[in-house]
Amino acid sequence: MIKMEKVDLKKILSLLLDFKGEKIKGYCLERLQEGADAYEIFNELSLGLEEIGKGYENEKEKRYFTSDLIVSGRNMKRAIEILKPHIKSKKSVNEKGVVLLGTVKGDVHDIGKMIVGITLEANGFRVIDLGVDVDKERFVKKVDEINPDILGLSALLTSTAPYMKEVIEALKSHNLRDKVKVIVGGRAVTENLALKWGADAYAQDSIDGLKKCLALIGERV
Ligand code: B12
Repeated sequence: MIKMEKVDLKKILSLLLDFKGEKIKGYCLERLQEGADAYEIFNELSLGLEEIGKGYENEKEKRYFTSDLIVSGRNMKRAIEILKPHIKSKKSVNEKGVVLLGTVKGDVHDIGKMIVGITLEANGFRVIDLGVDVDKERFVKKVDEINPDILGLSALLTSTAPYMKEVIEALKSHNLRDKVKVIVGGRAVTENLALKWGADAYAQDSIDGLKKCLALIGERV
């Protein structure tokens, strides 16, 4: 993880909150030129998102509003597009496995899930992303249809994260639970909750997610 004191948080915030979305590209290219890798830059920008989240959450001293969440989310997606080609690909000749990803019902946060997907793809997995606000029926239908090795669920809201348990229960009632490994992530989830809900693994970020997915398919990490 990047150390906070190394990061110019003011600058990061101004890029993320730039309504026109022009500054973020320059920053990403500048950091790449300085030798930073894509994940370092994702982490730096995530510190800014964390700060915006805190300023939004604090009812007494509300510094940021929903419009700031929207603008910063849009700029983060721009950064992902710029940085995606710079993620080192370790694609092996043989596909490692298929991962089906989705953000659960009621939740539209997808930035973290996108980073997880890109990381898995760069390391030999085939990723099928169902998008956001995905209900259990759709997850079940897709698991049945494409028979993925791993199902990855994402949730950022404390109100939507428990839906992961419902997805896992739905897999059980359709006799699919034994056919797919389930990994969960997103800031509203913890390892304890993941295990309580019946998932096979929890990951705190994309690199951890890659390690856990490799372990789930029996690859040595
Ligand atoms: C940007 C943002 C938005 C954008 C999202 C844009 C988008 N396309 O994703 C928009 C504007 C849509 C939004 C909306 C809302 N948001 Co919002 N949002 C954020 C913000 C600032 C950043 C999220 C983000 O992208 N983080 C960066 C990524 C890289 O991190 P990440 O998602 O955690 O992902 C990493 C790991 O968690 C993990 N991971 C994630 N998913 C998965 C999945 C798997 C399988 C694995 C292995 C790993 C994994 O790996 C990722 C990469 O390292 C956060 C604050 C924060 N710091 O998270 C609030 C935050 C999540 N939002 C919040 C809220 C309240 C809302 C709204 C309810 C606001 C409102 N009143 O409308 C709505 C809800 C909309 C909905 N129904 O989903 C709260 C949630 C609080 C809570 N306890 O539930 C937060 C925490 C802000 C806060 N502190 O109050 N938001």
